[in-house]
Amino acid sequence: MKALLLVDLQNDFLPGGALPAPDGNSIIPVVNALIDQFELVIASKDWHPNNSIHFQKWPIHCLANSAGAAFPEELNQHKIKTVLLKGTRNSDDGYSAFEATNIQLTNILNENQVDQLYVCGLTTEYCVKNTVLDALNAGYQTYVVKEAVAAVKAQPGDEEKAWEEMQDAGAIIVHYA
Ligand code: VGL
Ligand code: ZN
Repeated sequence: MKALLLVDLQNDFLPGGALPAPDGNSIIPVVNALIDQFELVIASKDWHPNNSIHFQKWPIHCLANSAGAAFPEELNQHKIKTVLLKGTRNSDDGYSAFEATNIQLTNILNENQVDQLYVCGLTTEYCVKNTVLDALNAGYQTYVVKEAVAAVKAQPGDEEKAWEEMQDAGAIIVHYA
């Protein structure tokens, strides 16, 4: 069975948020259309405590229970049954949805006999990339939907490098048509 994994589509990673992907808004309609095509939709959220070591590298973003950590209004949320919370510890960057602390992603995938994982969301260079690499390592056939992913563009060149890394590790880059 196939599943859609929506990574960190949260207000703080959208324009106007604390750590925005400049083109983040453009993925929302694509993600909404994708959600309609999947029976199993799982989402992750970046969910940090305010004293996280993560904030030595990044501006404060996605504090647990904050408005910045919420899904945007425009997101079609009705099919999202499971929300994985990651980066929840002080010591923890939690760049991958496989590092969620409230629920084990592998358990959900195994219980549902998922073998094909479609990944979308934010951001290309960090949480999407790390999630995709972990999924490939765990043996899932992993697809990344190009038009449903956007980059934070913190360092020039990192976005392109992230796509190459994912592809080199075996990810299948697909286009939303
Ligand atoms: C992310 C930087 C810091 C992400 C999370 O979701 O890609 N990036 N925290
Ligand atoms: Zn974060």
